[in-house]
Amino acid sequence: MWAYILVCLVLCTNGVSPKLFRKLHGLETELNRLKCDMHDLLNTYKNEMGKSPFRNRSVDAITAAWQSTFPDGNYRTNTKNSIPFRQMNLRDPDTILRMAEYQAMVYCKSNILNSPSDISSIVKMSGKNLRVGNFTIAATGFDKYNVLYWYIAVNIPQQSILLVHRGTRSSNRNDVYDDLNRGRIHNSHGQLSGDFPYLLQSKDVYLDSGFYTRFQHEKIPIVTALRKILQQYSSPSFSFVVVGHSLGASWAFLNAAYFVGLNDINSRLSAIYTFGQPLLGSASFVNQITTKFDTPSQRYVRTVNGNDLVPHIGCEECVQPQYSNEKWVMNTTQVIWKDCNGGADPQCSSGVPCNQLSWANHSAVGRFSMRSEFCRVANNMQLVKQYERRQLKLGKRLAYILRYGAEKEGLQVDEGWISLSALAKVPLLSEYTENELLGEIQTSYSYRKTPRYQWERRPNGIYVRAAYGRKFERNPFHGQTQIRRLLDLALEYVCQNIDKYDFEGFPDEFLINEVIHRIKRNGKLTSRTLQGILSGTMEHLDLDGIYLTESGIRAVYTKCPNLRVLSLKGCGYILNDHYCEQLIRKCPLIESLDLSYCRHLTDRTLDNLTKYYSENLLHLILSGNQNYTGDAIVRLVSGCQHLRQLDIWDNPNCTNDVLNILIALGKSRSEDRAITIVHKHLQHPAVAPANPWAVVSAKTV
Ligand SMILES: *[C@@H]1O[C@H](CO)[C@@H](O)[C@H](O)[C@H]1NC(C)=O
Ligand SMILES: *[C@@H]1O[C@H](CO)[C@@H](O)[C@H](O)[C@H]1NC(C)=O
Ligand SMILES: *[C@@H]1O[C@H](CO)[C@@H](O)[C@H](O)[C@H]1NC(C)=O
Ligand SMILES: *[C@@H]1O[C@H](CO)[C@@H](O)[C@H](O)[C@H]1NC(C)=O
Ligand SMILES: *[C@@H]1O[C@H](CO)[C@@H](O)[C@H](O)[C@H]1NC(C)=O
Ligand SMILES: *[C@@H]1O[C@H](CO)[C@@H](O)[C@H](O)[C@H]1NC(C)=O
Ligand SMILES: CC(=O)N[C@H]1CO[C@H](CO)[C@@H](O)[C@@H]1O
Repeated sequence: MWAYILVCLVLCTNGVSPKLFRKLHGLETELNRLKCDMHDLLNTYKNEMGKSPFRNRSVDAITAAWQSTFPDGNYRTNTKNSIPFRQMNLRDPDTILRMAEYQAMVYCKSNILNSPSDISSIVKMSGKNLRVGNFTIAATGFDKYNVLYWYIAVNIPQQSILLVHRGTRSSNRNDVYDDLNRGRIHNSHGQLSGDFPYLLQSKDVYLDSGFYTRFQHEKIPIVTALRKILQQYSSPSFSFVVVGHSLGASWAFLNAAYFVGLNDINSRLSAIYTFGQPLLGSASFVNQITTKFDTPSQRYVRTVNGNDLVPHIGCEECVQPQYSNEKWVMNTTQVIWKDCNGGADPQCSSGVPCNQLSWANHSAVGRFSMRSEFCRVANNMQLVKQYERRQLKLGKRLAYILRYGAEKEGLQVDEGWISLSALAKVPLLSEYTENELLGEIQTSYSYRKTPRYQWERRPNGIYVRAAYGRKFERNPFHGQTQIRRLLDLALEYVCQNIDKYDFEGFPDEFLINEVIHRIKRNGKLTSRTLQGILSGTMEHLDLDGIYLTESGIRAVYTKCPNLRVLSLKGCGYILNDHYCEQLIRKCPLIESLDLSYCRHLTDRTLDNLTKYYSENLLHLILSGNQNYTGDAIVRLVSGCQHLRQLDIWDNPNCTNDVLNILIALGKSRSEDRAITIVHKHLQHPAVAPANPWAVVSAKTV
């Protein structure tokens, strides 16, 4: 991870921000303390880049190096994959290498694919002859660049559940900032004892704030997902293992430290494996936690590569755990495993002088690199790529059919549900098997960590549907024939001659919305057309994704004063507070309003909603806008007493304080006025019962 700082320093010296620079300065101070010369290290790093056996190896060379890392050299035979984790020796090199494999998979993403959020390459790995064998991905977490940074894998044959944390990614500057955040969090703030209640209140308890921030950020989604999975695999023969490398190792340590304070999870936690873990906190902090890990039996295995620099840096006075843990030192030239007495054992990496430390093999476990080259081991790149492209195409086609195209493709649709066997017969999906379709349906998650699809078993087979966002275009043909439906012909004619029609009083709102979207798809929707279509009787209007001009917006509020359900999702930048106020005042009956991705609205709009809609507003979606403050959201929730669903998923200004106020407001409501609040950091039995795994159901129409 630190390597990347240097890469950046070398490659983008001109682009280093003052913030990063200050942090680098902190690092330099520290390297001085270790008697390492920053500039020497830079040069060393540059040289090592060229020399490292982990760069530019051929697939054959990687495979050979990797195979020779295993003492018995038989990783392809798959013989050990189904040994239950509990029957393996925690500190056996083979067991450690299995964990390294799980760890390596988190890096495979994004290095191979253009679509890093897609976890299919990891899923694909489960089909390969890896030590870890056959597993499924049960939950995933993505960073804000949509790149995988943690996942939970379930390995049924091996009877284990694994939580894996990614380390720094070269292209993610945020990771580097986190790593470099050299502030300390001290227990006197009470913050630490909240998360790690078993820590004694000693004044020496503190940790590096960068790692703590990372831990805090994902704590709730991880625990939520984990509890669900532990419940699903409740048999005590299933073990639960936490794994992490580099930044991910610190994060794994903190997560595990959090878990040991939670009885239900602690009783299931079998082991913690870290690789190349940087210094994390004070002796008092890391030693108390390690003691807890290793009670009643040893569970913590810290793997350190002999010459790796990273385990030597962290906040000032931060140390490696000293007691009860055991460390393996690896020599990457000739693989040697060694037991050590805690992090300060001078016979181990602590005894290596700074000028012999390097970053080049920070990712090494023996001759095996946990970075992206591992993905190539799993076979030839081309195959993986072909597979990825195929999966990507499958994802897009499934989304299209299950959300929009099913009826048009001639499928029977009942509240979105479609028979899987019928789905597999659609020509667009003909190259995929039913199992592949179901696999994609079961493992596809939106960026909100919600499942994209649902499936259920019925007496006559499996049925699937899109969990949200369904807007079917009607089948233009009769059944399986090529005879077009009258309605379709009529709509086409109407759309082509839209100027000749007057919709005033026309009763079928579904058709009106259909006409609007058809004309939009044809690229012919102007404000004037819109004006012609809208009518005073309309109660539902869906303008999702339709770019509105001033006169278009005016048409909505002048022509449709009786609207009850309105979606203005992503309607463009003309929609500002001023126009929104007009709309709010002139359409006084609105109950359900989607303002997501209306990026130019601010608190003024929220205050107008509070003022004019205090009696009628039931559903409100405000995601995709960074401008709303916590205060205005609090005013809205207290003012709109009937609001039942508020979606502020990604509002960055909802701090814990704000969320706590919202929870208090929600709890103070009577049962018939209960409110659900959707925010990515909010999980609460009363106001956010199913978050973040719930289906986002607040949709207009
Ligand atoms: C990788 O190795 C090949 C063959 O050994 C060499 O031609 C090529 O220049 C190397 N590429 C890099 C980026 O070092
Ligand atoms: C993988 O494990 C699942 C669940 O135990 C099992 O149904 C499946 O047959 C296994 N696949 C392989 C290739 O072993
Ligand atoms: C690695 O092992 C070889 C062979 O035992 C030894 O010569 C070398 O010094 C070792 N290197 C380190 C860094 O321990
Ligand atoms: C690991 O670091 C040592 C010391 O800098 C270096 O001699 C060795 O080549 C490195 N090994 C790998 C695999 O990069
Ligand atoms: C309503 O919106 C208008 C236009 O942006 C703004 O001037 C006014 O202050 C808002 N009203 C309230 C109560 O905030
Ligand atoms: C909301 O949060 C963003 C990101 O943290 C920040 O840039 C912005 O200034 C905040 N806006 C307000 C109105 O507080
Ligand atoms: C009116 C206002 O402050 N709009 C800002 C809302 O936030 C976006 C960025 O997310 C800015 O581009 C807008 O200018």
